[in-house]
Amino acid sequence: MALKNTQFLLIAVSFTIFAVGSSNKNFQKGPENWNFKFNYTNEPLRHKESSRRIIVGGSDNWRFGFNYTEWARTNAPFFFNDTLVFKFDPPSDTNTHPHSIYLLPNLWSFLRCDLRWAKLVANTSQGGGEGFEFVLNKWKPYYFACGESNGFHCQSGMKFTVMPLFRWY
Ligand SMILES: *[C@@H]1O[C@H](CO)[C@@H](O)[C@H](O)[C@H]1NC(C)=O
Ligand SMILES: *[C@@H]1O[C@H](CO)[C@@H](O)[C@H](O)[C@H]1NC(C)=O
Ligand SMILES: *[C@@H]1O[C@H](CO)[C@@H](O)[C@H](O)[C@H]1NC(C)=O
Ligand SMILES: *[C@@H]1O[C@H](CO)[C@@H](O)[C@H](O)[C@H]1NC(C)=O
Ligand SMILES: [Cu+2]
Repeated sequence: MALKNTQFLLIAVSFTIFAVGSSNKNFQKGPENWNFKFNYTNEPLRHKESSRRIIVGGSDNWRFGFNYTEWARTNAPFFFNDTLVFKFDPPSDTNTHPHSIYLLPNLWSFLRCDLRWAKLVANTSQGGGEGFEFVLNKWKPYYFACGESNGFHCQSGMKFTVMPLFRWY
């Protein structure tokens, strides 16, 4: 009887160790699968006094076939009150696949390009000229995506996430 109890205790203890061990492993594995690591070595950006005006995609603007997750990673960090500028041509005879801007409500819909609860930020004709301006004026993660072709543009790379930081000077 006493032996049985000891055996049970041993099994319970080793199961607990196993459980803790594997959940640690999952925890360590998790962040590597997330593509949202910021590049904190972008030091010079931190020392500018005023809010910045950043063209999304740089000279590529907001276009199909460009990886904006990659762009956001190499251009992070972004700061509170920075202005993101989205430039894309309005629909026309020569531009039959225009773009748009949506905000997705959470990481889950962002990862899956699920546009069901997305909020329209700029329609297909609002990115012309000097571009569409969006100010990062809330302290929250933003999940941007193109809403065209029923999520296909989003899945092809037209999405990125930004968490604005506060400047400490
Ligand atoms: C981070 O930014 C610095 C400075 O702009 C650059 O030299 C470096 O290659 C970047 N690192 C990565 C991993 O993108
Ligand atoms: C952000 O911009 C708003 C409006 O221009 C301003 O009132 C506010 O002080 C700014 N906040 C920071 C932290 O720069
Ligand atoms: C896009 O939005 C602008 C500004 O709200 C509006 O004037 C225009 O009619 C809209 N265009 C389309 C195609 O929905
Ligand atoms: C964009 O780049 C990220 C990381 O660099 C990668 O994980 C992702 O699969 C790329 N997306 C596309 C659609 O190629
Ligand atoms: Cu698009």
